[in-house]
Amino acid sequence: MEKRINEFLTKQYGHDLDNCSNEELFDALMTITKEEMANKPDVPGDKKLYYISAEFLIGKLLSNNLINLGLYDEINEVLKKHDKEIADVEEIEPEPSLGNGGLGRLAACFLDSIASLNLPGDGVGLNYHYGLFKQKFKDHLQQEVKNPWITKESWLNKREDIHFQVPFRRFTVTSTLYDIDVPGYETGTKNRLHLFDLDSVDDTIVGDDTIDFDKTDIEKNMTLFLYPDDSDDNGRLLRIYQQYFMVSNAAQLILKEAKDKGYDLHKLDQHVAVQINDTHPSMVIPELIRLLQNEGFTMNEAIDVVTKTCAYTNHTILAEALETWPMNYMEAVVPHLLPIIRELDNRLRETVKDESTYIIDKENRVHMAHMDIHYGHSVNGVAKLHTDILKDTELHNFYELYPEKFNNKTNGITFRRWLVHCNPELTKFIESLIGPGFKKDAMELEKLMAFVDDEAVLNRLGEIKADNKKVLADYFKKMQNVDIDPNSIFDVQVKRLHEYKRQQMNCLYAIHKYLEIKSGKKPETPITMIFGAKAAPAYIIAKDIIHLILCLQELTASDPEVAPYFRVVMAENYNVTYAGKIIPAAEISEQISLASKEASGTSNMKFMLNGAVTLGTEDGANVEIHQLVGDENIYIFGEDADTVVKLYAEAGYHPATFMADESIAELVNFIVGDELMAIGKKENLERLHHELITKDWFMTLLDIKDYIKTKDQVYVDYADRKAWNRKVLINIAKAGYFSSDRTIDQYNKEIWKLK
Ligand code: 26Q
Repeated sequence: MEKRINEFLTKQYGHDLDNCSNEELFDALMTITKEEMANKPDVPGDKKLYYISAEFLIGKLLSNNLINLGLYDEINEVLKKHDKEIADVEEIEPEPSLGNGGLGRLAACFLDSIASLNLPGDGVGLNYHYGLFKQKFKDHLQQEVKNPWITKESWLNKREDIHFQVPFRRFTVTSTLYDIDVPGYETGTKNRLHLFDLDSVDDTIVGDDTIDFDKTDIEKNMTLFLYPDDSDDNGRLLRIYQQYFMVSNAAQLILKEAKDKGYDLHKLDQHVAVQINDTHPSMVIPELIRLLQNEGFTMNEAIDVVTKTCAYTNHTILAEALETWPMNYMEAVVPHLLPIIRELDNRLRETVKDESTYIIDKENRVHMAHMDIHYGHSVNGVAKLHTDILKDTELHNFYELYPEKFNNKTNGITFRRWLVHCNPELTKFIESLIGPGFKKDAMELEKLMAFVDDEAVLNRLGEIKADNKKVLADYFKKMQNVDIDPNSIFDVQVKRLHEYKRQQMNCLYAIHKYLEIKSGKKPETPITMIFGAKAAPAYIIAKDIIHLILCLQELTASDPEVAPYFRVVMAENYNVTYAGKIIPAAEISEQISLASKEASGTSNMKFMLNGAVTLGTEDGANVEIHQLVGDENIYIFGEDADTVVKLYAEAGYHPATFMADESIAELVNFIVGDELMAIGKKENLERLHHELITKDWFMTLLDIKDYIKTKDQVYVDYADRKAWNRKVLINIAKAGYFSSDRTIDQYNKEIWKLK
């Protein structure tokens, strides 16, 4: 390997391993990794999965590809010999942020697990030229700038052999396909991520340091940007263009590959499984039907085989995220799909009485999820509680029609990235205790339970965490010039900013702690509250919450009475790379969504695996974490989902009732008090305050008291280091269930049936 790297460097740059730059070295390692992957055969099999998704939040690939190819240790050794660090080379790699958050990251973990289980399955999506915006902080506010990731040499392989015609109302475009290879973990095989693009897309229509562009010139901007999860109506037409471009290419690729292999398209479901990742790819159903009709299928035949092929995953019950498209929008973009969608709707009207399940509603809007449920064979939620809520309330009418279609697939994460790569010290230690088997069979982590009272093991877990905390503290210093005390408790909430996730409740706790310290009550151990979050650019209140966090950061850092004991800090531009540094250093995992609102959550699993203890509500997969670790090893607070669902149904929650409690009012009113007003902006702080006291749609004040009480207890318990590290060990030992290998095995056995 040393020779090969040197040969590349000398030929390409006239340097060798001793005098090359990290940029040159990255180029060498990426090129060699790509060659290695190109030489691997595809995963074999006569039925293949197509996982269609508008987002694949893959993150940096170099290290994970090397791990899966079994080359990581060898390359690490070579670099060390020449005084180089693979971590420095990683810094050079741009992060492909081709997703907003959980849904996109899940798709990336799934690709890793599908390949690692040696199942034939490719991802299909779009080659966005700019990923999710880069976040910058200025004047305690979020600013968004464009986030390019495609450089001259990249992981993309251009497929010269594959182009499709995609028809729109006003024009037809020709697509270009780029593939990224997805190697399995020590399988010797690979799958692919197919990212479709358009040669006419013009990166130069976006100015420097902005994300604004002309949304009307579709041929120049179709794949220019990943759409931020957004309440903004502006540019919604562009999203239909993107979605249809994605699914028409996907459908054409599926049929081409099936034909190339000589399969009978009438038996498509025996050779192809399509997973529809939320409703963003739902138009693949009418598109496949349209293309099969072009192949001579009758409508009945096409509907039958497409229904048996397609399956739908729901990721949210938030009403605003359930996609409905006005018919006139669709008419303007893809008129040729309308007769098919109307026919699908008409067939229902003949057999199904319940109007609430129709595809086209009275206001002439198309409900994408309804199409998926009627004309797919499987509907799954992403955690037990979430699936139950779908069956009992959100999709209850559909459940009555098709109980057999509903199933649960609790989310998972790939341990190759979220343990082996991001936490090498912990990985090595676990291996020294129970052997390497857990890397392929995550349930083997249970063997750690044998050490639950072994003081040396518990101490060592504490040391590893302390080391990771130092690394993170150095990183904060280097990146943001922010000081954090590595001896303080690291209490972490990192995830997209959304009111239902209740970062604002965590802020109210910060105010509580600040006031307590000001009144003379110092915490036993210093505390650092770490936030990381991007807010959708048009989501005003979310941006106001970021403003509040940044004001609290300044308030706590600049007050000499407080700073030694308590600080709030916020990571700038939280992304997959930053997650890989923060999560191994975290001690408390904040999972505090309003019960019933977080479908699953996946960072909760990453934290658990890396030895953080959860402080959370009975929501999403927290419920399953709770069951696995038991009451002693998790901190649960707040009202449960049943209570919350009832409160919404009865319109029974009023923040004013809670503001009558003086101790709550003191915290909430602090937002517009002198201290923060002196730091922040009146408009933002007042708007947030007003929102909390008049609407508080996600019931922050309902749970605030229990939250404060529980979190105070967490900090007290933390002081007993042995008891704490026992909780840590149990969390790690029970995390095996959340391997995405388990999730994918269930998808395969119950939905895809690939092998
Ligand atoms: C919709 C319409 C217009 C523009 C954007 C969107 C849009 C984009 C992204 C709507 C939703 C998303 C992403 C949703 C998401 O990430 N959901 C999360 O999925 C995770 C994986 O299943 C769960 O763990 C999280 O609980 C869920 O919030």
